[in-house]
Amino acid sequence: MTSQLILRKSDFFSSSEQAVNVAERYPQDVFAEHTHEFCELVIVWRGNGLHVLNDRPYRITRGDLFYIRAQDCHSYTSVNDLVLQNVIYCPERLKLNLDWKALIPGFEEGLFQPYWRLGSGGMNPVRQIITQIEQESRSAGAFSFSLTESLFAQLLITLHRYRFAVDSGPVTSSETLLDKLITALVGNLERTFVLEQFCHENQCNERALRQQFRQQTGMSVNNYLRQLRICHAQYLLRHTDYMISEVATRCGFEDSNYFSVVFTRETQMTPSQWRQRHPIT
Ligand code: RM4
Ligand code: NI
Repeated sequence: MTSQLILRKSDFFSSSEQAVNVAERYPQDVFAEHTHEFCELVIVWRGNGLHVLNDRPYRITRGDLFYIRAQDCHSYTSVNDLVLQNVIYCPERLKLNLDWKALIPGFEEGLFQPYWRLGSGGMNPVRQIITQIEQESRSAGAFSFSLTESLFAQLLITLHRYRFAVDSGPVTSSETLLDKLITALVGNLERTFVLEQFCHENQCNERALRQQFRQQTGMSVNNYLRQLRICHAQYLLRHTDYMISEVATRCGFEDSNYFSVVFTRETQMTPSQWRQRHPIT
């Protein structure tokens, strides 16, 4: 899909020397499909929304991390108290002699993983560095741009240290229960998920965890899980030729009829209609 909207460097950076800047979104509103003349890191702190990245839908919430390249096309819809930070940067303006490609997935041509989760341990350090970048990028002092760039490098290294791919699980076991729960939900789409069992295994109070989840993400655990499954179904319908029943199973629905009912209710289209309207790419 081609998008008309291209966000310009001149609107988001203070000068042609500035390599890094922060566009905080408290909250992030709906935002039409666009590409950019710059790249961005997206770190989601709370609330939820639908992030469509290169035609793939992601129901995003706390701890989600995306590496977006300039040419990537994305949009935000159905947002609900969505709080995130965009750290935007122009690769060609970076001056420090660092191995940027080892730190930034997609920095060079080729297949890469744009979507990661940020472990709880990394949240405070990341927040602090972004605050420093915000302050420094507003300052006009000598070496401000260099300082901002070195903070950006720190941010990338910190993200690198604490991030993990959803299918590989956290790097450390110090996840808070809430983040552990979110990761367990995202990583278990093919199976049925029983919260009671999760709470039993982690020896925590189910009611309290549900409450905390709702407070931080703006949705219920069940609703989030349903949205994740539907997003995954949309992805599979579009990018594979699995039969509908196979899609249902891979999205954690034991009963393919029930899957169709839920899918249709959520998207106003049956799975086959969805597939027809969004041909395999
Ligand atoms: C928008 C939206 C976009 C980002 C710009 C800088 O609010 O978050 O993704 O490219 O800001
Ligand atoms: Ni963008």
